[in-house]
Amino acid sequence: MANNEQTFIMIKPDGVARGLVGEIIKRFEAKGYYLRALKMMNVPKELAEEHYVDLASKPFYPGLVNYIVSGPVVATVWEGKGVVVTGRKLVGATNPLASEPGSIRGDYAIDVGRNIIHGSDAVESAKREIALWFPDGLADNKPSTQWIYE
Ligand code: FUP
Repeated sequence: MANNEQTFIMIKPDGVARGLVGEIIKRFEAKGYYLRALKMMNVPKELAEEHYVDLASKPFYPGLVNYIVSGPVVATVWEGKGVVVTGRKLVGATNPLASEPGSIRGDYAIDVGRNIIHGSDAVESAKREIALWFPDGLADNKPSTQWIYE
């Protein structure tokens, strides 16, 4: 399993407004993952629509897009072994009432439409989302991982 696997994690407008940015970053860092890229931004509607294009036929899609554009988000890329699957565990189940306590959604959210954070669901979708949110690529840097990996 590659040590440089990447995932896209976005702190949604409610997570930012509720002051949970530091808490969320802390959890990924504490696990040992490397913060590869980070930016705070207001989301153009077209970007929110493209990000959730697979859900375009769902009844909740318009509300979901409006929610994502309702305030600034923090877009991040995290790197490390198994970061897609383990990142999803740190994030918790989509519906926060079904998320395990100890997960981010399990600890900090209630409604599915206000679930504070997004995490890529597969390596391939992570690649698509990172390219979409960071179209200029990522800054060249290399984490020191000697105390993380054998
Ligand atoms: P996730 O990968 O956990 O973010 O879940 P999905 O890709 O299935 O859904 C994306 C987002 O759509 C969720 F984060 C919240 C929203 N959603 C709803 O608002 N209602 C639903 O019934 C399902 C999802």
